[in-house]
Amino acid sequence: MQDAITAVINSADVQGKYLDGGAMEKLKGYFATGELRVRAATTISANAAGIVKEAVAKSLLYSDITRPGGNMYTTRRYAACIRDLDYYLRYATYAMLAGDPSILDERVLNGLKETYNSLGVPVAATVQAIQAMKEVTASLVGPDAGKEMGVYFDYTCSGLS
Ligand SMILES: CCC1=C(C)/C(=C/C2=NC(=C\c3[nH]c(/C=C4\NC(=O)[C@H](C)[C@H]4CC)c(C)c3CCC(=O)O)/C(CCC(=O)O)=C2C)NC1=O
Repeated sequence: MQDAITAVINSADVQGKYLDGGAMEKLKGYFATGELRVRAATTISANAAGIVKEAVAKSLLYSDITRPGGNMYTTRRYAACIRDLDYYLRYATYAMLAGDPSILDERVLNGLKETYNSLGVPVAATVQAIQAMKEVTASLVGPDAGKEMGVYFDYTCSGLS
């Protein structure tokens, strides 16, 4: 896993150079938003179950997906879906704190599309639910932190698609 600091340092190191102006600007931007990130992560972790629940209500509930024949039908599959959404929220929060998406590649997206395809889990509906979480989260943490979280929700969606 990488973060905004190691990303900048690693790329300077492969060139055998000190950090240049652009790299310093990236670091400044990251440090300047540190408090925003920590505050957002605190709010999200205190409200995680509510965020998932509201996102499901907005995107999936009472659709064909929750009816017989749908992929969320039966308690077991419904629970698996809720659990997946909680993973996406938690890992997006980690990535937002790190300021880097590599943790999503390594721990969430690696092999996920293949797993979903083999189990018949609908990707489009999953993307819709993640987008709903993005909206619910932004309304909770405010526009600046919401935008930052949005980067990692979107990253997960494009990794799935
Ligand atoms: C931390 C990283 C991580 C991820 C991301 C993860 C995802 C993941 N979701 C799974 C299943 C599943 N995922 C869903 C999800 C959904 N179905 C829908 O219709 C909705 C649109 C959607 C929720 C938004 C469902 C229903 C299953 C069970 C499918 C089945 O067994 O038939 C499975 C198969 C094994 C299992 O059932 O637990 C994995 C590996 N596991 C992990 O360890």
